[in-house]
Amino acid sequence: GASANNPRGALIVLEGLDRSGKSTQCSKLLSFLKASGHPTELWRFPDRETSVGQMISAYLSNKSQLDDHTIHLLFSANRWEKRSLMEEKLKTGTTLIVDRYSYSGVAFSSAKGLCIDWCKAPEIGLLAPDSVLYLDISPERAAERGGYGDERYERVEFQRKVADFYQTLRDSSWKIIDAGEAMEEVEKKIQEVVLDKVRECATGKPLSLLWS
Ligand code: Z5A
Ligand code: MG
Repeated sequence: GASANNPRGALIVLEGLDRSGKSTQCSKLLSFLKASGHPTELWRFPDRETSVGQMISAYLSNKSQLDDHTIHLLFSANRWEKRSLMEEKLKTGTTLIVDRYSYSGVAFSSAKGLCIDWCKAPEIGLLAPDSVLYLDISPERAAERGGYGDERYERVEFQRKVADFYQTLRDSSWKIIDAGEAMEEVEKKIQEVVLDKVRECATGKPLSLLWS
């Protein structure tokens, strides 16, 4: 039956400043978990494939202009449109690695000057991650990496504000990973944390909701 204690997949979120290495590490983690025999999918937000995602993508590449509140709600809607599928995947035993989630939503919009509580409100009721891994790097180090500066938010001053809001959102359960280390080192640290979580969720840890 559908008891709260059925084995399930884990909801693993990677967060961090632009160019901290999230997407690189997410795909390494996907290969690792699959090779370890855990059914796993890699998701990312924004999910640019949906119709809401296409509006977000146009905004990020400066092809459209939107009011700060409007784009905030679109980012949130983009998570809501995936919520039921997310729950179904987790409950049927698939672990989800998610590249950015509600914390990106709140940190980026708050950094633009929107009220943090207003920013959190539309995220209430989305699934809470079982683990948040924060890839920690200074905005200056991140800016030295490839591909920086192509999109709307990639300026050091702005990234410093984003980092401050991530700090505000962070709680003691977050795993802070030094993202300035070599890729292989970062990869190993992430694997340890995530394997433990995947095993814990397989024993039936119940799902919970944001923000609690
Ligand atoms: N946004 C928002 O405002 N609200 C929301 O709700 C959400 C997002 C969900 C697009 O996101 C924007 O949307 C983003 C936040 C905002 N802001 N901006 N711009 P995105 O996820 O599509 O952004 P992205 O451009 O795909 O990813 P990213 O965050 O900028 O980068 P990353 O994934 O963290 O890094 P990476 O692509 O893995 O690596 C970057 C480079 O560094 C690459 O050349 C790697 O080879 C290199 N790299 C990676 N790791 C290392 C190490 N350890 N050493 C040296 N070099 C490394
Ligand atoms: Mg990325």
